[in-house]
Amino acid sequence: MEKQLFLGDEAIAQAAIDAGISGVYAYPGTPSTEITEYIQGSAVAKERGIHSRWSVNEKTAMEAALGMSYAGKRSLCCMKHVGLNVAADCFMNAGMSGINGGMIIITADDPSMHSSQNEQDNRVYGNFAMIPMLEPSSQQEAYDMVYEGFELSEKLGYPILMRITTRMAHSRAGVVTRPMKDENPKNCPADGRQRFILLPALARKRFKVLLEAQKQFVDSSETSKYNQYFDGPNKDLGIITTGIAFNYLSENYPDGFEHPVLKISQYPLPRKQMEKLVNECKEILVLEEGYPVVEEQLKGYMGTGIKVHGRLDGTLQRDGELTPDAVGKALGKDITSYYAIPEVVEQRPPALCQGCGHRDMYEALNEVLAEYNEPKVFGDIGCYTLGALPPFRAIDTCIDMGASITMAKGAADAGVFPAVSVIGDSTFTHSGMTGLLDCVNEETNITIVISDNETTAMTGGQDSAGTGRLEAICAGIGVDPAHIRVMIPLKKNYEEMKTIIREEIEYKGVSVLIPRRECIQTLTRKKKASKK
Ligand SMILES: Cc1ncc(C[n+]2csc(CCOP(=O)(O)OP(=O)(O)O)c2C)c(N)n1
Repeated sequence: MEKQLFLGDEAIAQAAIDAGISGVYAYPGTPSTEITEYIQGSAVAKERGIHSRWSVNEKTAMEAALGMSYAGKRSLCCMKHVGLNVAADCFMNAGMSGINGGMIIITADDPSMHSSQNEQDNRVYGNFAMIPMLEPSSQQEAYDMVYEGFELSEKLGYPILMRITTRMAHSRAGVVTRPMKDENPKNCPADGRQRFILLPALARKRFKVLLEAQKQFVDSSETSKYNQYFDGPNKDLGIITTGIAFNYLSENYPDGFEHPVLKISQYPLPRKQMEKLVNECKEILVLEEGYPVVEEQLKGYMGTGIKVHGRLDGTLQRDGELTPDAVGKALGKDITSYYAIPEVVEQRPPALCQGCGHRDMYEALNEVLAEYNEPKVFGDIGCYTLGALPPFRAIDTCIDMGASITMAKGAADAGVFPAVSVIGDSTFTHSGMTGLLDCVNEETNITIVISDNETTAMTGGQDSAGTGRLEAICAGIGVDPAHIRVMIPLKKNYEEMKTIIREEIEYKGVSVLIPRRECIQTLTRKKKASKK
């Protein structure tokens, strides 16, 4: 039993190694990235040959994790919350097939949108797929849940969705680790064809099996050590906490709870414990980070009669992260906030780094587009999204990964000219390639800029799947090689860049421009490392 100081993400990674995983499959995304990076850096994982290379996107990651599970081995699959939208097809259907080797899917949700386009709460997905879910209240619990979760997944026969949020992922606590287990042997399922071929006749049977399994899932929640009932003297109010909210509540009651508390960290909801709380208390306060998932279930569509407070009645703010202060205020405590940012700290808008190639790409692009009446630039997600801000103000949209190419296509179909897409190299291989094929098939009049810094810079510089192969990929998809134009985005090349951009906008068809210069951050890191 060794105690170590771990980020929540690191606790999850170490627990997965200790639980005997044979592979982690993931695409980077804040706040989940450190899980995979930890496994990539682990000497033991290397020695064991645990798979840890980045996947091209979350869907390929989840399918590979399911394939490893099919072969009897334990697999971990990690992503940020919006990644589950990308992987949702596999996710929903893995709930139908079930698993063989234990499989845990980590969704790292980002309430308050520190680095995301939305704050979706992926417990909704867990309910949607009707599979068991875990939501740790501390880093130790995150470790224990993963360490034991593979066994739970194997016992129940289904993948487990584990939801964490930003503060859990990115804050540290002491964690006691446990002995490392052996990996599972390769062992494909004897009944594999009945479970993993989701043809309608078999899928109908599997859905009935999933429906029947719900009772077992609830039983498991009701006996779970992670769901706990704490008695309290004042029964005017009963409190339900989920995940990290238990931590925040505890901070407000260092000497013990005043009211009965039901701590929920395993779903589906533990019905009997919920009933006990509702029967014992006059009113209920629900503390949960994200959507009012439990609050809505407790209320029911028309209300259950008991008064329920939470995010829906304004006791807590409807959006954003939960904080210990917000919890204290909801309980009527006089809170002098010590979490507020002091006035001396000035807000700084984010900006592209000095020396970043995206800057030079935008400057040249802006100058050419100024020659047109109504140009539209469809942006994407990555460092280059900062081109939306001054001084560039260069993009008109940013919706989801890959959407730049397909939105520009739709707009071009609607008559927009020039319709320009700006996408990063990693985002292009994540989900831009398929959209490019749509453009090629329909000979869309579109200009696509793949701004290639040869890394996944936004999330800290992970390998980018298409490095060294972008031209070949585009040509393979069918772009005419004469209209795949590579350039080096530097001030001294502006005139040449502008000429190329102009020519390709005027070309009536699909053109791909690839401004290529290594990310200044990865370059600096490499130079520093070579001096050591
Ligand atoms: C579905 C989804 N997965 C992951 C992320 C996190 N993320 C945002 S941009 C990005 C990739 C950025 O790489 P690239 O396109 O090469 O641009 P760069 O940041 O290097 O300029 C990632 C992984 C996300 N926003 N959405």
